[in-house]
Amino acid sequence: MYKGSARAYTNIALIKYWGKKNEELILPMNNSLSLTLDAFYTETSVCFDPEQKEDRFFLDGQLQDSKATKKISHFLDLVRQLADKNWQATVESRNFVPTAAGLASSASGLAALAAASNEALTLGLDEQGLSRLARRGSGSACRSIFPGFVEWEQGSDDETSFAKQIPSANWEQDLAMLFVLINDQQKDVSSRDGMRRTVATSSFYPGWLESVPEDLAQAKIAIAAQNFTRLGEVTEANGLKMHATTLAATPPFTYWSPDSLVAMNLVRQLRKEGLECYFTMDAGPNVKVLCQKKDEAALKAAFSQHFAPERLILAHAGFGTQVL
Ligand code: FM0
Repeated sequence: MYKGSARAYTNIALIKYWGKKNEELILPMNNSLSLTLDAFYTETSVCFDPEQKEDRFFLDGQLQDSKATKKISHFLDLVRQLADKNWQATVESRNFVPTAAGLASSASGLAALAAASNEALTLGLDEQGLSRLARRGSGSACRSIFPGFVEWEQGSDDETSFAKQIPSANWEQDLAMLFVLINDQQKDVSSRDGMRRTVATSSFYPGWLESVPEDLAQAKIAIAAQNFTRLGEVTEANGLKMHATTLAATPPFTYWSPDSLVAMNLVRQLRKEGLECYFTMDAGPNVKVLCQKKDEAALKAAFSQHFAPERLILAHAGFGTQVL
Protein backbone atom coordinates (compact mmCIF):
# COMPACT_ATOMS: atom_id res chain seq x y z
CA MET A 1 0.00 0.00 0.00
CA TYR A 2 1.35 3.38 -1.03
CA LYS A 3 -0.83 5.43 1.27
CA GLY A 4 -0.42 8.55 3.38
CA SER A 5 -2.64 10.91 5.34
CA ALA A 6 -2.08 14.38 6.72
CA ARG A 7 -3.87 17.31 8.31
CA ALA A 8 -3.01 20.91 7.50
CA TYR A 9 -4.40 24.12 8.95
CA THR A 10 -5.35 27.22 7.09
CA ASN A 11 -3.32 30.40 7.31
CA ILE A 12 -4.32 34.02 6.90
CA ALA A 13 -1.84 36.47 5.43
CA LEU A 14 -1.16 39.66 7.37
CA ILE A 15 1.11 40.80 4.54
CA LYS A 16 -0.49 39.49 1.37
CA TYR A 17 0.75 37.38 -1.51
CA TRP A 18 -0.78 38.95 -4.59
CA GLY A 19 0.69 38.23 -8.00
CA LYS A 20 3.09 35.77 -9.59
CA LYS A 21 6.32 36.32 -11.46
CA ASN A 22 6.24 32.70 -12.67
CA GLU A 23 2.85 31.03 -13.16
CA GLU A 24 4.17 27.51 -13.76
CA LEU A 25 6.44 27.38 -10.72
CA ILE A 26 4.18 29.63 -8.62
CA LEU A 27 6.89 32.11 -7.74
CA PRO A 28 5.33 35.19 -6.15
CA MET A 29 6.05 38.83 -6.92
CA ASN A 30 6.55 39.61 -3.23
CA ASN A 31 7.26 38.03 0.14
CA SER A 32 4.23 37.47 2.35
CA LEU A 33 3.66 36.85 6.06
CA SER A 34 0.88 34.83 7.65
CA LEU A 35 -0.53 33.44 10.84
CA THR A 36 -1.47 29.74 10.87
CA LEU A 37 -4.81 29.18 12.61
CA ASP A 38 -6.50 26.33 14.44
CA ALA A 39 -10.15 26.71 13.40
CA PHE A 40 -10.08 25.53 9.79
CA TYR A 41 -8.20 22.58 8.43
CA THR A 42 -8.14 19.87 5.79
CA GLU A 43 -7.51 16.16 6.22
CA THR A 44 -6.35 14.37 3.12
CA SER A 45 -5.36 10.84 2.36
CA VAL A 46 -3.77 9.74 -0.88
CA CYS A 47 -3.38 6.19 -2.11
CA PHE A 48 -1.21 5.44 -5.14
CA ASP A 49 -2.20 2.25 -6.93
CA PRO A 50 -0.04 0.75 -9.71
CA GLU A 51 -3.20 -0.89 -11.13
CA GLN A 52 -5.41 2.21 -11.21
CA LYS A 53 -6.25 3.77 -14.59
CA GLU A 54 -6.81 7.39 -13.61
CA ASP A 55 -6.69 9.78 -10.66
CA ARG A 56 -9.83 10.10 -8.58
CA PHE A 57 -10.56 12.95 -6.20
CA PHE A 58 -13.20 12.86 -3.46
CA LEU A 59 -13.97 16.07 -1.57
CA ASP A 60 -16.08 15.62 1.55
CA GLY A 61 -17.12 12.21 0.24
CA GLN A 62 -18.19 13.44 -3.21
CA LEU A 63 -16.40 12.30 -6.33
CA GLN A 64 -15.25 15.48 -8.09
CA ASP A 65 -15.66 16.31 -11.79
CA SER A 66 -12.80 16.41 -14.28
CA LYS A 67 -12.13 20.11 -13.76
CA ALA A 68 -11.52 19.78 -10.02
CA THR A 69 -9.62 16.52 -10.54
CA LYS A 70 -7.37 18.10 -13.16
CA LYS A 71 -5.90 20.53 -10.63
CA ILE A 72 -5.15 17.64 -8.26
CA SER A 73 -3.72 15.51 -11.09
CA HIS A 74 -1.47 18.35 -12.15
CA PHE A 75 -0.09 18.44 -8.61
CA LEU A 76 0.21 14.64 -8.42
CA ASP A 77 2.22 14.76 -11.66
CA LEU A 78 4.88 16.71 -9.78
CA VAL A 79 4.82 14.13 -7.00
CA ARG A 80 5.06 11.28 -9.52
CA GLN A 81 8.00 13.01 -11.12
CA LEU A 82 9.76 13.28 -7.75
CA ALA A 83 9.12 9.59 -7.01
CA ASP A 84 9.85 8.49 -10.56
CA LYS A 85 6.57 6.52 -10.62
CA ASN A 86 3.61 6.77 -12.97
CA TRP A 87 0.99 5.40 -10.57
CA GLN A 88 -2.46 6.97 -10.50
CA ALA A 89 -4.00 7.83 -7.16
CA THR A 90 -7.19 8.21 -5.16
CA VAL A 91 -7.29 11.38 -3.09
CA GLU A 92 -9.84 11.76 -0.32
CA SER A 93 -10.05 15.17 1.24
CA ARG A 94 -12.21 16.44 4.04
CA ASN A 95 -12.43 20.19 4.41
CA PHE A 96 -13.18 21.64 7.78
CA VAL A 97 -13.32 24.99 5.96
CA PRO A 98 -16.13 26.64 3.98
CA THR A 99 -14.81 26.00 0.46
CA ALA A 100 -14.10 28.97 -1.82
CA ALA A 101 -15.38 31.49 0.68
CA GLY A 102 -12.05 33.27 0.86
CA LEU A 103 -11.00 31.16 3.82
CA ALA A 104 -7.90 29.92 2.07
CA SER A 105 -9.05 26.31 1.79
CA SER A 106 -6.60 25.82 -1.06
CA ALA A 107 -3.81 26.54 1.42
CA SER A 108 -4.76 23.81 3.88
CA GLY A 109 -5.83 21.47 1.07
CA LEU A 110 -2.63 21.54 -0.91
CA ALA A 111 -0.42 21.53 2.19
CA ALA A 112 -2.21 18.39 3.39
CA LEU A 113 -1.93 16.75 -0.03
CA ALA A 114 1.79 17.53 -0.22
CA ALA A 115 2.41 16.00 3.21
CA ALA A 116 0.20 12.97 2.49
CA SER A 117 2.04 12.37 -0.80
CA ASN A 118 5.40 12.68 0.91
CA GLU A 119 4.27 9.94 3.28
CA ALA A 120 2.66 7.71 0.65
CA LEU A 121 5.68 7.59 -1.65
CA THR A 122 8.33 8.03 1.06
CA LEU A 123 9.76 11.05 -0.73
CA GLY A 124 11.73 11.98 2.38
CA LEU A 125 11.05 15.69 2.09
CA ASP A 126 11.85 17.85 5.09
CA GLU A 127 9.68 20.85 6.01
CA GLN A 128 11.43 23.10 3.52
CA GLY A 129 10.98 20.53 0.78
CA LEU A 130 7.32 20.14 1.72
CA SER A 131 6.85 23.89 1.63
CA ARG A 132 8.35 24.04 -1.87
CA LEU A 133 6.15 21.16 -3.04
CA ALA A 134 2.96 22.61 -1.49
CA ARG A 135 3.76 25.92 -3.19
CA ARG A 136 3.45 24.26 -6.60
CA GLY A 137 -0.16 23.35 -5.75
CA SER A 138 -1.20 26.70 -4.37
CA GLY A 139 1.12 29.52 -3.37
CA SER A 140 -0.36 30.17 0.05
CA ALA A 141 -0.14 26.43 0.86
CA CYS A 142 3.62 26.71 1.33
CA ARG A 143 2.96 28.74 4.51
CA SER A 144 0.57 26.17 6.03
CA ILE A 145 3.39 23.69 6.58
CA PHE A 146 4.44 25.75 9.59
CA PRO A 147 2.72 26.95 12.80
CA GLY A 148 2.65 30.48 14.14
CA PHE A 149 3.95 33.44 12.15
CA VAL A 150 5.34 32.36 8.80
CA GLU A 151 7.14 34.22 6.05
CA TRP A 152 7.18 33.03 2.43
CA GLU A 153 10.40 34.14 0.85
CA GLN A 154 9.63 34.78 -2.79
CA GLY A 155 13.01 33.47 -3.97
CA SER A 156 14.10 33.50 -7.59
CA ASP A 157 13.50 29.89 -8.65
CA ASP A 158 11.93 26.61 -7.52
CA GLU A 159 14.77 25.93 -5.08
CA THR A 160 14.71 29.26 -3.30
CA SER A 161 10.97 29.97 -2.95
CA PHE A 162 9.63 28.53 0.33
CA ALA A 163 8.20 29.52 3.69
CA LYS A 164 9.75 29.46 7.14
CA GLN A 165 8.55 30.12 10.65
CA ILE A 166 9.37 33.50 12.17
CA PRO A 167 10.70 33.36 15.74
CA SER A 168 8.07 34.96 17.96
CA ALA A 169 8.60 33.58 21.49
CA ASN A 170 5.06 32.17 21.12
CA TRP A 171 3.53 35.66 21.12
CA GLU A 172 0.88 34.39 18.69
CA GLN A 173 -0.66 32.50 21.64
CA ASP A 174 -1.83 35.89 22.97
CA LEU A 175 -3.70 36.70 19.75
CA ALA A 176 -7.02 35.70 18.23
CA MET A 177 -8.77 36.14 14.91
CA LEU A 178 -12.51 36.50 14.49
CA PHE A 179 -13.79 35.23 11.14
CA VAL A 180 -16.86 37.10 9.98
CA LEU A 181 -18.49 34.89 7.34
CA ILE A 182 -20.30 37.27 5.06
CA ASN A 183 -21.89 34.64 2.83
CA ASP A 184 -21.39 31.08 1.68
CA GLN A 185 -21.63 31.82 -2.04
CA GLN A 186 -18.85 30.67 -4.34
CA LYS A 187 -16.65 33.62 -5.14
CA ASP A 188 -16.81 35.21 -8.59
CA VAL A 189 -13.11 35.70 -9.25
CA SER A 190 -10.69 33.09 -7.91
CA SER A 191 -7.53 34.39 -6.25
CA ARG A 192 -5.58 32.85 -9.13
CA ASP A 193 -7.53 34.74 -11.81
CA GLY A 194 -7.82 37.87 -9.69
CA MET A 195 -4.10 38.23 -9.11
CA ARG A 196 -3.33 37.41 -12.74
CA ARG A 197 -5.69 40.12 -13.99
CA THR A 198 -4.33 42.60 -11.49
CA VAL A 199 -0.69 42.00 -12.39
CA ALA A 200 -1.49 42.26 -16.10
CA THR A 201 -3.73 45.32 -16.06
CA SER A 202 -3.88 47.29 -12.79
CA SER A 203 -2.12 50.64 -12.83
CA PHE A 204 -2.06 50.42 -9.01
CA TYR A 205 -0.08 47.16 -9.05
CA PRO A 206 3.38 48.79 -9.21
CA GLY A 207 2.43 50.90 -6.18
CA TRP A 208 1.44 47.76 -4.31
CA LEU A 209 4.75 46.07 -5.06
CA GLU A 210 6.70 49.15 -4.07
CA SER A 211 5.01 49.28 -0.67
CA VAL A 212 5.28 45.65 0.42
CA PRO A 213 8.92 45.55 1.60
CA GLU A 214 8.31 48.36 4.11
CA ASP A 215 5.05 46.76 5.32
CA LEU A 216 6.81 43.44 5.75
CA ALA A 217 9.67 45.06 7.67
CA GLN A 218 7.16 46.79 9.97
CA ALA A 219 5.32 43.53 10.58
CA LYS A 220 8.53 41.74 11.51
CA ILE A 221 9.59 44.55 13.83
CA ALA A 222 6.15 44.41 15.47
CA ILE A 223 6.39 40.63 15.98
CA ALA A 224 9.88 40.89 17.46
CA ALA A 225 8.73 43.66 19.81
CA GLN A 226 5.35 41.97 20.52
CA ASN A 227 3.76 45.28 19.57
CA PHE A 228 0.14 44.55 18.75
CA THR A 229 -0.76 48.07 17.63
CA ARG A 230 2.05 48.12 15.14
CA LEU A 231 1.23 44.66 13.77
CA GLY A 232 -2.48 45.46 13.51
CA GLU A 233 -1.99 48.77 11.75
CA VAL A 234 0.33 47.36 9.11
CA THR A 235 -1.94 44.30 8.61
CA GLU A 236 -4.99 46.45 7.96
CA ALA A 237 -3.12 48.87 5.70
CA ASN A 238 -1.50 46.14 3.65
CA GLY A 239 -4.79 44.33 3.07
CA LEU A 240 -6.48 47.54 1.94
CA LYS A 241 -3.67 48.20 -0.52
CA MET A 242 -4.04 44.73 -2.01
CA HIS A 243 -7.76 45.25 -2.49
CA ALA A 244 -7.19 48.68 -3.98
CA THR A 245 -5.26 47.09 -6.86
CA THR A 246 -8.37 45.19 -7.99
CA LEU A 247 -10.35 48.41 -8.46
CA ALA A 248 -7.82 49.62 -11.03
CA ALA A 249 -7.77 46.36 -13.02
CA THR A 250 -9.36 45.91 -16.44
CA PRO A 251 -12.12 44.89 -16.08
CA PRO A 252 -12.27 46.22 -12.52
CA PHE A 253 -13.48 44.00 -9.72
CA THR A 254 -13.76 43.87 -5.95
CA TYR A 255 -14.13 41.13 -3.35
CA TRP A 256 -16.01 43.43 -1.01
CA SER A 257 -19.72 43.09 -0.42
CA PRO A 258 -21.93 45.53 1.52
CA ASP A 259 -21.62 43.44 4.68
CA SER A 260 -17.82 43.44 4.35
CA LEU A 261 -18.00 47.21 4.71
CA VAL A 262 -20.32 46.90 7.70
CA ALA A 263 -17.70 44.70 9.36
CA MET A 264 -14.82 47.03 8.46
CA ASN A 265 -16.68 50.03 9.83
CA LEU A 266 -17.50 48.18 13.02
CA VAL A 267 -13.80 47.44 13.54
CA ARG A 268 -12.99 51.13 13.16
CA GLN A 269 -15.74 52.11 15.56
CA LEU A 270 -14.68 49.56 18.18
CA ARG A 271 -11.15 50.87 17.97
CA LYS A 272 -12.40 54.38 18.69
CA GLU A 273 -14.20 53.00 21.72
CA GLY A 274 -10.97 51.47 22.99
CA LEU A 275 -11.31 47.85 21.83
CA GLU A 276 -8.18 47.30 19.79
CA CYS A 277 -8.80 45.24 16.65
CA TYR A 278 -7.82 45.32 12.96
CA PHE A 279 -9.30 43.74 9.84
CA THR A 280 -7.95 41.97 6.79
CA MET A 281 -9.64 40.36 3.77
CA ASP A 282 -8.67 37.86 1.09
CA ALA A 283 -10.15 36.85 -2.26
CA GLY A 284 -13.72 36.79 -0.97
CA PRO A 285 -16.19 38.87 1.05
CA ASN A 286 -15.32 37.50 4.51
CA VAL A 287 -13.63 39.77 7.01
CA LYS A 288 -11.03 38.52 9.49
CA VAL A 289 -10.47 40.59 12.59
CA LEU A 290 -7.21 40.37 14.51
CA CYS A 291 -7.35 41.07 18.23
CA GLN A 292 -5.65 40.16 21.46
CA LYS A 293 -7.01 37.07 23.22
CA LYS A 294 -7.98 39.14 26.25
CA ASP A 295 -10.42 41.09 24.05
CA GLU A 296 -11.87 38.22 22.01
CA ALA A 297 -15.07 37.81 24.02
CA ALA A 298 -15.84 41.52 23.86
CA LEU A 299 -15.07 41.57 20.14
CA LYS A 300 -17.37 38.65 19.42
CA ALA A 301 -20.12 40.17 21.56
CA ALA A 302 -19.88 43.45 19.65
CA PHE A 303 -20.07 41.64 16.29
CA SER A 304 -23.03 39.59 17.52
CA GLN A 305 -25.09 42.78 17.50
CA HIS A 306 -24.71 42.92 13.69
CA PHE A 307 -24.03 39.36 12.51
CA ALA A 308 -25.72 36.03 13.28
CA PRO A 309 -23.74 33.93 15.77
CA GLU A 310 -23.16 31.12 13.24
CA ARG A 311 -21.33 33.64 11.04
CA LEU A 312 -18.75 34.39 13.72
CA ILE A 313 -15.89 31.97 14.30
CA LEU A 314 -13.01 32.61 16.67
CA ALA A 315 -9.65 31.16 15.77
CA HIS A 316 -6.33 31.00 17.56
CA ALA A 317 -2.81 30.20 16.51
CA GLY A 318 -2.71 26.78 14.90
CA PHE A 319 -0.33 23.97 14.17
CA GLY A 320 2.02 22.94 11.44
CA THR A 321 1.04 20.25 8.99
CA GLN A 322 0.75 16.87 10.71
CA VAL A 323 1.02 13.36 9.35
CA LEU A 324 -1.92 11.25 10.51
O1 FM0 B 1 -2.99 34.32 1.22
O2 FM0 B 1 -2.86 30.91 -7.43
O3 FM0 B 1 -2.55 30.79 -2.75
O4 FM0 B 1 -1.34 35.70 0.88
O5 FM0 B 1 -5.31 34.83 0.02
O6 FM0 B 1 -3.17 29.07 -5.77
O7 FM0 B 1 -1.07 30.43 -5.79
O8 FM0 B 1 -4.99 30.85 -3.40
F1 FM0 B 1 -6.50 36.70 -1.67
C1 FM0 B 1 -5.36 36.93 -1.17
C2 FM0 B 1 -3.88 33.51 -1.97
C3 FM0 B 1 -4.14 34.96 -2.08
C4 FM0 B 1 -3.37 36.28 -0.07
O9 FM0 B 1 -3.68 32.98 -3.25
O10 FM0 B 1 -3.25 31.49 -5.09
C5 FM0 B 1 -2.52 35.35 0.71
C6 FM0 B 1 -4.55 35.68 -0.81
P1 FM0 B 1 -2.56 30.42 -6.06
P2 FM0 B 1 -3.63 31.41 -3.56
